[in-house]
This record gives sequence, C-alpha cells and structure tokens, in this order.
Amino acid sequence: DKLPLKRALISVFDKTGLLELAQGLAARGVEIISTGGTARALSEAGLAVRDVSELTGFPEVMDGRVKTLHPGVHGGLLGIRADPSHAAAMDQHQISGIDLLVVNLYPFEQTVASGAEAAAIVENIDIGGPAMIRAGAKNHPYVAVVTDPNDYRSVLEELEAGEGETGLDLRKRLAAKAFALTAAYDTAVSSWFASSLNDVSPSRRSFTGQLAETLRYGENPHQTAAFYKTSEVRAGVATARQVQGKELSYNNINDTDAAFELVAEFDPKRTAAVAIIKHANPCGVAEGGTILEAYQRAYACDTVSAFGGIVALNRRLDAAAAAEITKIFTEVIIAPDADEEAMAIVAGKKNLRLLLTGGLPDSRAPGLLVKSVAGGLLVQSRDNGMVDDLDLRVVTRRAPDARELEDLKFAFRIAKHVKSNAIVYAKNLATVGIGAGQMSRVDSARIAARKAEDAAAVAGGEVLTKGSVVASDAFFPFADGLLSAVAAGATAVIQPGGSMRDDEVIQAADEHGIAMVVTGMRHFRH
Ligand code: 93A
Repeated sequence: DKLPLKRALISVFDKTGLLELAQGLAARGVEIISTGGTARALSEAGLAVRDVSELTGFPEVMDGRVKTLHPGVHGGLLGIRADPSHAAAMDQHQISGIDLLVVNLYPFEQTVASGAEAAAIVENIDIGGPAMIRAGAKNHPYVAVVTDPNDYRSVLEELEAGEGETGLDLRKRLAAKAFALTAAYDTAVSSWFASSLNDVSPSRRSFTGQLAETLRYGENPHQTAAFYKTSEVRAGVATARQVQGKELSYNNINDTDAAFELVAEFDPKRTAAVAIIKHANPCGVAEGGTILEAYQRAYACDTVSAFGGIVALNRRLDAAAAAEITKIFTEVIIAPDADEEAMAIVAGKKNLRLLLTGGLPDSRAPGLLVKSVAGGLLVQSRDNGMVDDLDLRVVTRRAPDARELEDLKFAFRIAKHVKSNAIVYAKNLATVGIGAGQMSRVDSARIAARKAEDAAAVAGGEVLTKGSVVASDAFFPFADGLLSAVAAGATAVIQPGGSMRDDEVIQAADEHGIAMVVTGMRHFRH
C-alpha cells in the first residue's frame, strides 16, 4: 500500500505553508504542477514548477473559471494505475499520474461573511477545486489529497519516514477529510442560496458547520464534544469574543446561548434586562432602570439557584453591575459590551468567563433549530413568535389593569424560554417564581409558588407571588393549575388558551376575580 510520490499538483487559494511544503517536495525530487497564482508564488520563491496548462494543452480561460477542468488533470487523478486499460488510456493520451493533490478552496463562507455582493459571492464558488479533491479522494489508493495546510507537516513527515512514499492509511484519512470538506462547502453554498431567497423551510435545507473547537468533554465527562459554527450568523455565544476566563464547556455554551437568547427579547433602548440561567432554564429575569438594578431584581427571584449561574445582559456591562455580579460565584457573563472599569473588576475573578457579542440578535429573525434523534435529525424554524397587544384577548369578566398587563406580557415572554411545562410568576417586571420542566402543569405551578415562598424566607420579606401575575407556556388542561396559582396569590393569568376545558378554567378564574388573557400562541420548549 506504499506509494512512491513522483508528481504533485498544487492549487491553493490560501498560500499558508505553501513554500515549506513545496520546498520539502522539491527536495525529494517531486515534480510540482500548479495553477496560475500558486505557480507564480512558487516560481517567485525560486522553485521549479510546471504550469497546469502544460498538462491540459489549454490555457486558463474565462477569468480562471476553467483552469483544471480537463481530462489531462482528471485522468491523472482518476486513473487506476493497476488497471491495464486505464494505464493504456493514460499512455495513449499522454496523461501523467498525479500522486499528491494539494488544494484549498476559494473562500466562499468568508466572502459571505464579509458582506460582499451576490456577484462576488457567486464568483467564489469553487468548481475546479472540489472536482479535483473528489476525484483524488475517490482514487485514494493512488492519490494523497491534502486540503488543510495543517496537514502539510504530517505529509512531509510521512514521506521522510517512508522514504518518499505515502501509506494507504494516511491517504484514507486524508480522503475522509477531503469529502467532509466538499460536503460542508456545498452545504454552505446551498444554505446561502436558501437564505438569499429568504427560504427558511426546514425541508429544503442541508446542514453544515465549521469545527470551531474540540471541547474537553460533553454534557458529562465521559462524553466527547465539539463546537461547530454555522454560516447563519446571529450575535451570540458562537460569535462572541471571550475577553477572559476559563475555556467554555459544553454546558456553558448551551446555557449561555439560552441566557442570551432570553435577554435579546428585551429592547435595550427601552429597558435594561438581565437573565440568570441554570441548566438552560432561567432562575431569575428582570427589567430595571440600570443593569445593576435589573441584576439585583433577577437575583432576588432565587438566590440559591443563582450560585454558579450564567448571567446575560441586554446592555453594556458597567462597573456597578460587575461589582455586584462578582460577589457570588458566576460561571459566565455575556453582554453586548463592557466598559473598561467593568472589565477590570471582572479580571479579579480569573476563571469567570466574560463574553462580548458586539450586539443583540433580533429575536424575531428566522432561523432553524436542529436536534438529533436516534437515526435522524429533527428540524424546525426557531421560535421567533412574539405576542403583541393585538393578539391578546381578555376572556374573564375582569380585565387586567395596566400594571398587570405589562407583567403578563413580561411573564409570557419568559415562559417561552423555560422548559415545558413552564409556569412563570412575575411582579413589577421581575420574575418571582419559575417552575420548569415538570411533566404536569400543576406541579410546575406548585414548584414556582414554593420557590417564591423560599425566596421570601431567605429575604425575610413577604411572599412575592402575592399580587403577582402568572404565565403558562401552554393551556391549562384542567382548572387545578390555575387554582394553584390563585392559591399562591396571583391576580392575573396569561396563557395560550385552546383547551377542551377552557370554559371550566375561565369559570374558575371568574369565581376568584382573576383576570385572564389568552394569546393564541403556545411556547413549548423541550
Ligand atoms: O474557478 S474554478 O472553479 N475553476 C477551475 O478550473 C479551478 N481549478 C482550481 N477554480 C479552480 N481552482 C481553484 O483555484 C483552486 O481550488 C484554488 O482555490 C485556486 C487556486 O488558484 P491560483 O493557483 O490561481 O491561486
């Protein structure tokens, strides 16, 4: 399975490491063939290089759109050397075998990310490169295909160790990587077309990401994990700049995403907002006049759970808030920005990760959510649904007053970010009790109320669910969940409605003087 390396074709957009590789090959007497720009770079460095047009007998035409798409190249990549008829064809047509192919592609995704115009993006769809990569990788028993400058060294080392030969094992591994590259490349192209058509239909998409980081472990230490970034750019954990702190873990990334998506619901021009997240669920969310005030009010919701939490802000982190947040152990702070003094305070906590995103994502923007199930992928559009005043319908005799109405909308927005069954009590634009992830809605209601009692016990004050409002992410199937909220002291309720027993639930609300508003929109989250 050893293969002597006589001829290499190098055609690279990214010229990183090119000279060292070519020098190493030249030193072994390998003949080098290259395309226009690559050949120029090599001969300027004094290396002997043949132009690919010598193989094709054809010049590069159409601004380089056609340079390597020719049997003189593809025959040399695809010919099975051990097959007499292939060998005869190579002989007859004077096709020389290519043993090593080094290609990296036009920077399609970077061009998209740079905000270039469509014409420039389209021009950066590499055709000849992927064609050669696929041809060489298919014929890996005879061709080594290198698509990543990080692999140049191991190829040279293998040549060194193998006295000028590459082993089949290396060629197979390179082929696997090559097909992964072309698959991801084409997916990026198709995603761009779909998004430029504003097509977010889950059934017309393929998926890809660029490996950003191999993580130390997954959700648990015995699981392996990696972080991929996609071309669907939303300001958030994937695009953030990590200013300081330990490496992010799998759970940190998941929780930080949940936290930032939640605060993105609050327009920073209207209000400051802070969310504290544990296990992907909020344990406190609040608006405030300042970030400090919003943090203190969010923290007060559940001072026990906030320990070791993830804190997300919708506005710039300032010194006052930084000083307050760093009073307890916090895993991550994510914010659009931070001022110098705040960063200096955070720097006092070496391990605390500070992530700055440069902005907030649009929570109404479309996008896709992907989740794997055994043997498949489930894909849906992201929950960018938002209830506005026109959607709300009062179904009880009593209508909510202005303060209740603001709190109801606030609570329902948060319920969207709480694992179902979700129950959220809120008062004065701060959560006062959150019940998450229970299999029965009445349990979520009871847990949320109990947590509010616990918070009151810790603070030595009154139980804040008294005179609060409550949001439910889905309808109350029975009156029991509602009655539990009444028992906790809630005066108004917001929920999607649509239960077979809506009448029963509304009647129970009326009996207790509760104001109830239905949204017509459900916010399950699992
Ligand atoms: O425009 S192409 O799709 N047509 C081709 O025939 C072709 N052959 C190689 N692009 C093509 N390439 C790409 O050119 C390679 O994938 C590489 O990214 C780039 C190297 O060009 P140069 O050597 O001129 O810098």
